[in-house]
Amino acid sequence: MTASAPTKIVVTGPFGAGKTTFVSTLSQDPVVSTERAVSDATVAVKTSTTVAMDHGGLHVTPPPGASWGAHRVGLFGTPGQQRFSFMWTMLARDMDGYVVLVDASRSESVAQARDIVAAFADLAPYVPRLVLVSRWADPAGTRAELAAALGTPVQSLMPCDPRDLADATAALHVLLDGVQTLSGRKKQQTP
Ligand SMILES: Nc1nc2c(ncn2[C@@H]2O[C@H](COP(=O)(O)OP(=O)(O)OP(=O)(O)O)[C@@H](O)[C@H]2O)c(=O)[nH]1
Ligand SMILES: [Mg+2]
Repeated sequence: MTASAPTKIVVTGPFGAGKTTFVSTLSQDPVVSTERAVSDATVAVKTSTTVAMDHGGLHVTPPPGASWGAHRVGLFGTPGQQRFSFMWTMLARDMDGYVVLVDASRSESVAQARDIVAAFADLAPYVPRLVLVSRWADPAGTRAELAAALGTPVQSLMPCDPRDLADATAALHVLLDGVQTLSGRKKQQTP
């Protein structure tokens, strides 16, 4: 993280998990979105979908005790529908961290999130990741089960209502802690 380059955070996950909502909740800049009406059976879940990206930005101030200072963050939301997945690779380029959003109340969302977790782990194996779970009825009781279903460690799961600024901010702070830890390690390894 440098003063000049904003930290690049990608927001991914399956159709309808709340990616556009998450970007809009956090962004202090006007959000650029690419919503189009859905034309298939997914209209039962919602009527529009992201076809290219969402872009927003904000100035983050660290909570007490954070290892990072105030800086700019750029947010890049991906499409969720598989047919637009060619955008994932483009948006993932040079990202500093990413979140995978999943809707725990829909089994299709969990199954698709598992594939997305695997695809992004392949694309960016060393980039810090957080899995944000919306509509999670029983976080304490189903944590291990959901982690196994998603193919991710339990520690990377965090409940998050993407409509809620406090939830979204808390998640972003945890991810930025991870970004900072990794950048500290890289500096130590540089001769
Ligand atoms: N009740 C409830 N609604 C939620 C929650 N999380 C997201 N939503 C709603 O679910 C919808 C998610 O829509 P989007 O933000 O467009 O989802 P998306 O992931 O960007 O969808 P695509 O771009 O089409 O893949 C919005 O209407 C949110 O308000 C939650 O935790 N509780
Ligand atoms: Mg969207």
